[in-house]
Amino acid sequence: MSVNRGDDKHRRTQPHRGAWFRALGLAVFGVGCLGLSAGALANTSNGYNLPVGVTSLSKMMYALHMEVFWICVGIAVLVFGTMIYAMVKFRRSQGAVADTTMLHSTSVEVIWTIIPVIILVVMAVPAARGILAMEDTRNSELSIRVTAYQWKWQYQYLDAGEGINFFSTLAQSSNFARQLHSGIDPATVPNYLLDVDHPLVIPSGTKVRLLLTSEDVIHAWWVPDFGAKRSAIPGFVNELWFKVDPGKEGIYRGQCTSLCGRDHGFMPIVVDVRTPDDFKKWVEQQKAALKQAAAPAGAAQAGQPPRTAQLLTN
Ligand SMILES: [Cu+2]
Repeated sequence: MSVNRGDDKHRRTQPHRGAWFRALGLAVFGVGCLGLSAGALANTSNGYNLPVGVTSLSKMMYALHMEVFWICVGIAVLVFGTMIYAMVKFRRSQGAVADTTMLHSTSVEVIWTIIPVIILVVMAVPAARGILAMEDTRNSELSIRVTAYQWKWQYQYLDAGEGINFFSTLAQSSNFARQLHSGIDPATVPNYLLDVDHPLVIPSGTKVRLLLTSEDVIHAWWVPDFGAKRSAIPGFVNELWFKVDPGKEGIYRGQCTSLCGRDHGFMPIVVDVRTPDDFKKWVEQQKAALKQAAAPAGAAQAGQPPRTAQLLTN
């Protein structure tokens, strides 16, 4: 009987301890996954922190994030340091006696109100300045209408790229590998689930404005290295801008960040940043292809308004 009781006790305590270990393991795994996904996604992240990014906005956000981080570290060191010191120094076993005479101190209350207010103002000023900068889409040099669908993106260029219009969907290599029993090891697919057939092409050193909307559910366009993330909502047009620093040309990757249905995880974003000259060449190439694609249709349907062609060349 005593053995049974012991077993019962064992059964009662083990799952409890196991649950704690499982929860801790899950938390560590979750943090690890977040770090790894951020590292895999962002070109300028070390996997543990926000990416510094390649735009003035992303750098501003990073600076603000670090400022708030160090303020939090300072507060934590001060508060926990004082608490731990007081607990060790003034413990009962050392003969400490509680001071029951100090019940109210106006000066202490004034101090612990004013100091947090100063800290909040120090954080609020750059934060407000940053939000105003993010919302300021004036003087943009290139506008692109971005329409989200389950589960792809449509990019329609305005301004210099007027008429360029294409869909951007998950790259075939990723799409094949993600199928159940595909037999393809995702680890062998370059940029697995982070590659598309037709990336968004933009020039560096140019203020690019995106006009975001959706044709079905809420999606969100996010490229961490640009410090750019905004919802694409059916019936609304949201604005978003970024200006990639000259010299930072390259491929930048992001994802849809609003749970938008079954294939939410399969609509990545890829932005190909080119020098203004290379971008100009790309636009000319696209327009030539567009003209070529529209010519037979125009001849066949004389008198009909020209139709926008889906471009397949990059
Ligand atoms: Cu989506």
